[in-house]
Amino acid sequence: MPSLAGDSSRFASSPFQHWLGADQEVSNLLAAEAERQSSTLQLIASENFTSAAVLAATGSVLTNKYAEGYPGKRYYGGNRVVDEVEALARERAKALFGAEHANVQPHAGASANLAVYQALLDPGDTVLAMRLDQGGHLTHGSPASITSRIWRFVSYGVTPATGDPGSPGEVIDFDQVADLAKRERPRLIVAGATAYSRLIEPEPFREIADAVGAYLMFDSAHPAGLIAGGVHPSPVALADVVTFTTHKTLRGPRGGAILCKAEHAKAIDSAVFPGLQGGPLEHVVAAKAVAFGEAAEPSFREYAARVVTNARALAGALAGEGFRIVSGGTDNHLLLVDLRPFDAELTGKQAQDVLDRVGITLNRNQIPDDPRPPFTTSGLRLGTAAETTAGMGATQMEEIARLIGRTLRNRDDEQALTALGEEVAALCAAFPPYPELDGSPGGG
Ligand code: DSN
Repeated sequence: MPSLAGDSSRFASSPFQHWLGADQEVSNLLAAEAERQSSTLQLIASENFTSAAVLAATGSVLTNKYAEGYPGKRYYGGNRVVDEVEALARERAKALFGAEHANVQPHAGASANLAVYQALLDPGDTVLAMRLDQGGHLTHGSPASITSRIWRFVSYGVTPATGDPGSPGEVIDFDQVADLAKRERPRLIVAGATAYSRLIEPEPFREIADAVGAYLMFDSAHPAGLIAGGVHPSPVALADVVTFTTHKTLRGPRGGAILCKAEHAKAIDSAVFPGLQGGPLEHVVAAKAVAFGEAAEPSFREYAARVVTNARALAGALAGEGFRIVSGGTDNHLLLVDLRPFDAELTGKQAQDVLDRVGITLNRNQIPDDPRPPFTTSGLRLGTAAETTAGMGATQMEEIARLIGRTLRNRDDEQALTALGEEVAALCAAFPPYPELDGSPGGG
């Protein structure tokens, strides 16, 4: 079974040593993480493997530059090059998604969402969004998020599970969305989720928003790459504002971005800076530009399609192992697994921990109407974006489902777990995420 730190000796002579110079401790940790990422299965639905070009831009000298403001209107000198970088990122984002305006400065999806609320709402305004335990995000008004202290959130969820494989339920309850909208008169409706495996059509949300005179924000943090790759419908023409992260299916650097109609551009830009953030991370903005360029390539469309095909193969194979797939399947890069039919005693936390031990990395997740709390849960969330980037296909998805089933069935058998860890490592060795950087994963 792989050790926690991994075997970093493979990377002992990597460029990490050169760039980090005397800091052997950090250098070793980076090498250990590179080893962990390449020798274990990365199935966290919000992660991916960026290109070497994205890594290089993220690790560039642009990190040295202060650039508060926007291209052509900065509060510091010396921004001639940075202006070009950020303008390029904005233009590429607009072209990729067909948007009127793009702000590429949000440090994360959460700050992008906060900026939209700040731009469009007054404190105390009502927002209608998906509840966290139904698949929504913390920033969709969770009591644990500052969003719920500033604005008044009302939540919608999914329809109940039916037990009928032909019509499984657990899809967005649009009757509930429409009823709540009529009753609560929200100023903003939020579409989008972080743990929902079905297609989210923007049209019904737009109709409901129009019926009550609300703005519509589409949080595309998860499916942004599927939208860019033409696999999911684009919400850009219908929503007033679209937020997304650049590091999930879009396969760019860790960060956020906002697309909006021209009429909201000034309010959105002011909400990001100076409203919420100071100096933008221009090295990350450069890496976002690289990722937008890569996502415009025809090969990215093929990638996006394979991500979904793989997710469906994984869901089908896991169902064959005795797990229940929430919502009856998947239309995107992720799936939610209900562990209870497989083993009523097994919690999501126990499953996550034992899978981690054999090198299968995923996260526990509440399923709709989960009787267990968020820390233990009855479910797991899995995604295929990263291992699809590494080159895996349907055959490997079936193998992964078998490995998961065997690991959980043998969770108290140390010998079996050791053997399973070796099988996982062998599978990963056949699909290195950075073959072009062999000996220097992470790009140095
Ligand atoms: N934490 C992210 C996810 O894993 O989906 C959302 O912010």
